[in-house]
Amino acid sequence: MSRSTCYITTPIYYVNDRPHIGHVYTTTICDIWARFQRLIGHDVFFLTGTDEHGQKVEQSARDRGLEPKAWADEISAEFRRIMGLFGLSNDEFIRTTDPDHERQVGVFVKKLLDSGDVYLGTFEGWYDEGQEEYYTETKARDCEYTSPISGRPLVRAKEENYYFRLSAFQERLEALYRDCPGLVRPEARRNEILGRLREGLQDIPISRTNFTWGIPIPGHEEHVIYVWIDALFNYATALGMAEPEGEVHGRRGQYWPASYHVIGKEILWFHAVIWPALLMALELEQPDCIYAHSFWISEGQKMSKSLGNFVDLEQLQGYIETYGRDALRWYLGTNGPLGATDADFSRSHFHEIYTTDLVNTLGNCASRVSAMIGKYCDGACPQDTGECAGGGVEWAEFTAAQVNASTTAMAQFDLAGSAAAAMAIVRKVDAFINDTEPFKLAKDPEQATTVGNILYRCAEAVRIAACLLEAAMPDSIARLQEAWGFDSSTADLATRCQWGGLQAGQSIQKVALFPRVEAT
Ligand code: ME8
Repeated sequence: MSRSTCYITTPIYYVNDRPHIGHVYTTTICDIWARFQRLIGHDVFFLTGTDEHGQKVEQSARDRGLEPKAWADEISAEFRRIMGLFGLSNDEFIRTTDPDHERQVGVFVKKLLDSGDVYLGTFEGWYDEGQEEYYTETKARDCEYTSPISGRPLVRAKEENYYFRLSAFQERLEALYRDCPGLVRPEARRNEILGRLREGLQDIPISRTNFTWGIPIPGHEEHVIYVWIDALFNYATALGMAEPEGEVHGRRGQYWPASYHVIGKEILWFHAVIWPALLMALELEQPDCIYAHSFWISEGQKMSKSLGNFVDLEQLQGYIETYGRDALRWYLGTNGPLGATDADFSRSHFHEIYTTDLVNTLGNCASRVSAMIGKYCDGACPQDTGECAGGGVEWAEFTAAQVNASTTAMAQFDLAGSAAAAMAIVRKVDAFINDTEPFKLAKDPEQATTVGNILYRCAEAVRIAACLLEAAMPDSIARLQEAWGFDSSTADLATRCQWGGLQAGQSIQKVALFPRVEAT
């Protein structure tokens, strides 16, 4: 990622259901990436929001005796509230009911109508009037042209719809996939799309006339734009891409195109085929990467309301109360389903990761180092005289390599890899302490210089690891920064991660970052 502006998006979430771990997960991993890029010094725009139109939302509202907008307002506000709970640093929260979005969608669709990429077509088929549903020819034949639900005969019905000329983009999409092998990741998801492209693309209906909760087709108001088309456009309307070149467009347009559209694997088709084709039709630049992660399952099974194993907002809040917000961010960021396989969210695994990584490794190391500096150096950062202190570690080289590895992994959206490179520094500090045994040397006053050299190197290495971990665990690292007197506001990450940042004499206070929690 060489350019200095970055744009990252989450899916916009449906308001027909309450937020749960899936939504928190995708938004959190985007947040970790966004914060990391900001620390590097990049200018980041991080977008999330809610998807509020369509028949399902209309139905959910009616079921509760509410108007769709009132229902959407309620749930959207809840999604916005979770941003606060989980420390999410999005720059904008878009709603598809925002007038700015609605107006721009109209502009985009008008453009597509003018170019002929959207056209009015007729669909004819076997219709079940009771179910308001079309049957394919095969299905109609199988049920002998009679509704299996009502027993009434199917009727021959005709419907006018607007269509997007997806079939016209077949070759251009194939070329795009050939030329940009990193467009869809991970690889398994890319292969899935290549397979589907080989089956051939057909034009898709993009309007409906059987409900009203949506954005009308310009000039043909009884047609409502299909919710998926409306929703995909959010990535462009949030930056004002359909506004006339001017203030809004100019200010936010610089972030276009997206560095990452992060999504779950179930909505890959829309993002990896329809969205690129829409962008081609609108002559807008393609994203760098569409990253489709896999799913969280829970306690070994697919999450479902009936099984009662859904990790809902209340449960997540429970984890925050017991373990802290950073612990949840750490678990989601390092043990989630980022690749092509699903990941299991279980209470025991969460506890184990918290205890191993945060209590026993990072927390213990930071507290051990500051306790020794307190005891042997009166709480003041010792001086490194540069002499050999044993242990055989070239600290400046070693930390520089880890900083490089952590940054490169993050650019590739390998959050676990980035975190592992930072934690490797902490583990090395622990091994160094065990090898050099400063607590034994400290008994001999003649060894004071060596003890100082060892402890400086430990503290400095932990400081560098902390800089790399700040994006994942902003609250805890802020506490360490305060106790050790280094901060993130002054310089970019590369400068801050250079060896030698801690100054001899500065106060290093004892810090307890992650309290031990009893297993439940
Ligand atoms: O699909 N594990 O919204 P949605 C991990 N509005 N992530 C999960 C998950 C799980 N078990 N369950 C859900 C929509 N997610 C559309 C999107 S975008 C233009 C329109 C996450 O509320 C994951 O990111 O159903 C998934 O893609 C998203 O929630 C679906 O949210």
